[in-house]
Amino acid sequence: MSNTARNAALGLLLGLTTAIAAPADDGSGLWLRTPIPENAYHMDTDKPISPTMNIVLSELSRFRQRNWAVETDKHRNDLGSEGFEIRIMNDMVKIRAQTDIGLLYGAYHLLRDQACGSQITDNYYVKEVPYYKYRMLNHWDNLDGTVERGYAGNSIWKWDELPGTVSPRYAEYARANASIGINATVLNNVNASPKMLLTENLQKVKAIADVLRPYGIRVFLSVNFASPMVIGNLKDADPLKTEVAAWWRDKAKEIYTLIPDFGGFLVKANSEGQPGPCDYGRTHADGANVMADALKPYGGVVIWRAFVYGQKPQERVQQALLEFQPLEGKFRDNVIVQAKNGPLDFQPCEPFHPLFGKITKIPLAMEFQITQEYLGQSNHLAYLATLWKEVLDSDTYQNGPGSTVAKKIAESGMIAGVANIGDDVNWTRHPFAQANWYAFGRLAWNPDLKADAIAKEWLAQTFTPNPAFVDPVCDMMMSSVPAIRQYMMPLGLAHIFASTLGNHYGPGPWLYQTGNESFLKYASLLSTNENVPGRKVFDATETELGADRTKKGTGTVMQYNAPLCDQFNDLKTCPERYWLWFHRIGWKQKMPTGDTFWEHLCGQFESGAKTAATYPGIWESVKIYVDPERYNLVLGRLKLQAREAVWWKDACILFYQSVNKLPLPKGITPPIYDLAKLKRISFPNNVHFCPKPEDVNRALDGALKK
Ligand code: GCV
Repeated sequence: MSNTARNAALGLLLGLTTAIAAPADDGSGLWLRTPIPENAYHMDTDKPISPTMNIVLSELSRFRQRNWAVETDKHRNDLGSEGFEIRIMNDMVKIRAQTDIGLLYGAYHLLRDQACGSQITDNYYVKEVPYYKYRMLNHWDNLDGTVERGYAGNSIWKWDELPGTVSPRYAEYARANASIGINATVLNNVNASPKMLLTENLQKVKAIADVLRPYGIRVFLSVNFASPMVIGNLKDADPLKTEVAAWWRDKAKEIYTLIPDFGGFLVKANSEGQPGPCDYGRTHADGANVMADALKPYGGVVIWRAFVYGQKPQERVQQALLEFQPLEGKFRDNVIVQAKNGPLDFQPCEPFHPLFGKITKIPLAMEFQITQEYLGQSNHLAYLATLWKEVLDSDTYQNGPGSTVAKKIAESGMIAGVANIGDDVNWTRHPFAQANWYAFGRLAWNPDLKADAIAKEWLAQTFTPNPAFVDPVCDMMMSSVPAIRQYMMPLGLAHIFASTLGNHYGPGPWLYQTGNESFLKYASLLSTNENVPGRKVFDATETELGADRTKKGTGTVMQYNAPLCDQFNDLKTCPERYWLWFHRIGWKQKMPTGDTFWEHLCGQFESGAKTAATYPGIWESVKIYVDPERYNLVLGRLKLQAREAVWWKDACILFYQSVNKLPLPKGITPPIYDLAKLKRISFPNNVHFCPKPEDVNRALDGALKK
């Protein structure tokens, strides 16, 4: 019997056993799958222990492979305040760290190895220190309980009940985060209500912070720049006015009295209608500094977002660099500027943000989006670790070859992810969206980890370590983002969704055409200002498609260091995934691949849809390893994903064909939908809405050709 056949046979055997034993699982236990063990340890002494140590000991009661012991060693500077070492001594697993939090991370490491099926043998040795100092979730949760771009129910923070009632979910949340190394959280939306800073709300924040603290998690808040005016009754919020500075100082004092380890403020200013310093003719540095000064005495930081556009008549993707480069050296040392991974807006495929290669003095944080605003929300399986790795491993060439984005953000030590968590029982609605929360934490701890290794860890803990399950499902996860890029927005196409500031669900390439200026402006694509060179070049026309961001077009390529600038500028050397991001390409143009651009583009849609079509079958083939509840939830969504892939493919091909009048290339499956009917599909257009699978299915039934 070949090895593969033997493994398959063994897998089948193990699988049958699992099938009999697979207990019902509602997904609420995430990758931990056991409730928080309470005081399961036995103490030999009456010596009081810290709340964190209490958790360490309770968690380790789940470790069954060998005897264990934990020890703090103040002299182990090499481990820092969060690192740990695990070794076997006298037949005992010994975890050492400088702090109790370090021990907690060590405990979770050991338990992860156990859950993944590793045998803790005599030569087992691990030493780990986290790569980034701040490993942070950004919640876009509102005080009214909604979650902007949240697709898993309402907010987990129950503001109405707090501080009197403290939901047990807060501790479960803290535990899940600590188990993957996340140590910071911004509780509320960057589109922040000024009311967040009212004393009554700060009391509620304190109650949450008290639960998260023993798990090593510090709380931050998003703040509204106009707070001194709206809740402080000042005439304005001009950052250079002494009374405004005094208001921020008093507020900081009040916060730190309640929450001594409060992390700081996250600010979205002068962006998408939010107030900011530019309202008073001041700069982003002026705005950030007034808050930084207020937080400084307590060790707090200001995280100032670089997501600004629309203020000036410039191409949207260039604006952050144009705005922030002149401010180099002008920010206080406790300000960090946070940039999204790409310069547009969390699209399925963007080149890395030019700030990471061009800014030299301002510490930059990374903002990833864990919630799948633009990648199928909670209906599609999109394993985002591959996308994040692509960004982290990108070379900016700032200090010569090897200047990766991962290293660049180490200067600030901050990496953030917009959370995909809600109050649904399983936290993320799509069971596989849990993998993105997990992978974000693991990469924030160690950006060198491989995406497939993380997927395997997650699968083993969340379902079963049986390779007959883990291997094919891991392959499916690894193929998911590449497939989504192909069936939604191949070759660097971006933002052709059926809405702009609304639900961002489903295809709408017909909307981003001249005559529909508000869509064009939002999506970017190019400015609607007549004076911006190349402003008209986004439209699909009879002859071509794409955005000319070359040196001859809008010049965006020049925001990248050599040799990237020239590489991106020339279609022959530009990576295929960015062709349409940087270039305007004729439909009949011969591509380096030998086919015409139109053939190549259609081939991409086809290939993405074909990959998605395999997903339900892959999942069916591992049915015996999964409890029925999660099995059915996933299967329904994978079937929908396969169907939506055809929706995207047909909508885009039919629309572009209506413009270029070219025949369907050979080998492309003829569209099953009617373009006019597809254009009529619409769902409630708000920022916290993901349509239910049955509603999408019904809409698509109605759009079939016959
Ligand atoms: C929080 C995109 C989203 C908005 C979000 C914004 C941001 O535009 O669609 O919902 O607002 O990004 O990151 O500030």
